[in-house]
Amino acid sequence: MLAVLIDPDKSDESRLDNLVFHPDFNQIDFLFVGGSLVTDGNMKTCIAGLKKRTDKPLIIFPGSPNQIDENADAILLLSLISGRNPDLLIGRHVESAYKLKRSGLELLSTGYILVDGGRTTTVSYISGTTPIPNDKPGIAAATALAGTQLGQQLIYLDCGSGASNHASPKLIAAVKNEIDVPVIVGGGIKTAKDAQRVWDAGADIVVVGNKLEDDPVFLGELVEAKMAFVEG
Ligand code: 1GP
Repeated sequence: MLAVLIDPDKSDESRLDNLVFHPDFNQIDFLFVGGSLVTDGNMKTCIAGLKKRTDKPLIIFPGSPNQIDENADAILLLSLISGRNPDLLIGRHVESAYKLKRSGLELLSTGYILVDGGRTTTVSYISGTTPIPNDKPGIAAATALAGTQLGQQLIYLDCGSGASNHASPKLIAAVKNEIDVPVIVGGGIKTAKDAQRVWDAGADIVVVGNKLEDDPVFLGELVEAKMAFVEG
């Protein structure tokens, strides 16, 4: 499946129109909204703008509790299990627990694993955590396994937005081999070939953000790659 990550700080009305009226928009399975650092207020405006335009599942990918918005459909309840920052393992969850309960959002408990994508990304800087080296599939697999043993329903392997490289096929395959829950892979996917490689390695959902912001033609190429994968 294919998810598009929308950065609320870069999503004015015309950008949302361009996405939703794109001829291949219907082939997107999920819309993720959020980011490590989002200006207050933009999240609400972006979710309202999307809800006005589409019924596609709208899932919050939160960088902080102020990104919780009951108008979305669900939220990736992320626990940053590759890091050792207690705030992102349980602290923010405690702060948000009542708000989440009242929101009525579907909660998708997600083990979030940061993988080194070749450069310091906003998420590694803001979270103050060290990513797992891309050439250490064993560490990633053990981390993912521990996450599922703790009851996490999804595993997200992320190199962070704008990473130079995506998670390696070896690392994705090693994770996939250990667990039975769906694996989401994002960060640094910049070509249809990258996406193809990531699906081939076993990713259930490929997430693309950055590249689509500057190159709307890319969506057509991605959809073509997705179709080829599904059919082949
Ligand atoms: C980042 O996985 C997402 O958290 C998407 O990354 O913006 O690099 O596509 P990109």
